[in-house]
Amino acid sequence: MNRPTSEALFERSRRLIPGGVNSPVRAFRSVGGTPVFFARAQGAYLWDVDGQRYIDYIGSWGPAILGHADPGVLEVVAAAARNGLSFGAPTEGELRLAEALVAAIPSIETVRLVSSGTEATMSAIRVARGHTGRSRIVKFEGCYHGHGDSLLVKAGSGALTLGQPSSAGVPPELAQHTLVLDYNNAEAAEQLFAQMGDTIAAVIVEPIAGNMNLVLPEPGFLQRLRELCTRHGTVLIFDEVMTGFRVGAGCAQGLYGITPDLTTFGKVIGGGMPLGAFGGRRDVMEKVAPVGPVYQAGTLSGNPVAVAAGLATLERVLAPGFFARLEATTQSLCESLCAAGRAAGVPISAQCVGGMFGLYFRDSPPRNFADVMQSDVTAFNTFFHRMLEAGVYLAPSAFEAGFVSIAHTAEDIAHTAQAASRALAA
Ligand code: HOZ
Repeated sequence: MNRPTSEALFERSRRLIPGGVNSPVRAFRSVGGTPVFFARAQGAYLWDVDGQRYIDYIGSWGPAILGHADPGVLEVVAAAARNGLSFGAPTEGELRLAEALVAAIPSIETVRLVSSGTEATMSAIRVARGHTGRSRIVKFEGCYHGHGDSLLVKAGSGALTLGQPSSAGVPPELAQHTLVLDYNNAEAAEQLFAQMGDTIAAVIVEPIAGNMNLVLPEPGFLQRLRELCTRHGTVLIFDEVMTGFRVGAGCAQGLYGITPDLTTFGKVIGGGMPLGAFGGRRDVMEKVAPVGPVYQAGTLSGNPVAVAAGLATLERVLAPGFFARLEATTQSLCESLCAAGRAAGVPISAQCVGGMFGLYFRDSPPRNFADVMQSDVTAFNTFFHRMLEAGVYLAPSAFEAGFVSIAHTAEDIAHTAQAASRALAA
């Protein structure tokens, strides 16, 4: 399909912005071709600068759980903006958002608002190190926790998509404190803790991995991490930037019945505005300045417009029945995609949790990074472009999860299924 304006804008952007984009995975490097430039969005749809409409399964990488430009959210955002865009001083809205998070998630006793998921994870790691007086942290291969130095080691998301899971510019002296284990391998965690558990400040994990496509935790995996951390005085951090209020009203920790020491949030809690948070056990969070010695600050932290968008979004997401409806839509999408694959004789699989899904070009869902790497990336890339031409916007990478909103209708799913049948049969 000809997208003349996107192509012209990308050409200009490449001269001024590294790779023409402000976040690497947007550049279409792994799928090839020119990224689509968008002009507007409403509900489940995006319109590009050439006027083409797409059913959107990225949802701004997670935040757009109500669909785009939800009228109720826009109204409160406009009202908040009229009262001032930023004060750099406390507001009642921040307190109300903190109250909402504490009320919704039992593990959150106190919480600090920041402006992005990366800030939340970076800060949570610093707090864990400050709390324990230890340097080492443990993460899992293919999990992505934002682009903080300590966390860009064997990372997922854009880093994985571009084949740079460990970034240049991270001093080896720092990276050596980050130990990497296989996702879903509790035995390896057990062995590592037996050797050096008492020197590990934190284990950080995506309780449902969403940055190496979607990988679910196997029964007992998260529980074993909880037990090891408790036994060794290590801070267990659940990175729920992606899963927070996206997989269920109680987040992933509610689904699996695990109480982490700290949790990080982003995406949905900002309702499409830049907002993140980290919170958890009071004694750990009391290490944060100005109460404690761990410094963390931000001019736009708790921004009143972002907080208003987040509160309006959470109110809707936490209403009874929201997730049952959302998951039914996501489930029907996954079933349709698998049926299209079977009919075309193409080995694909799919699964979902809440409003998040994984579509895999392999015959069964992966359980770790090595499985993810066995996907047929070439087949995915062809599928991606055929879907794009049919007006369906999927993540431009075989290694990203997909997102469904409450605004997606049965007709949207049916249209997507037809497009997938044609794309796979071609
Ligand atoms: N890291 C995000 C997906 N897991 C991509 C963010 C973006 O490109 O906007």
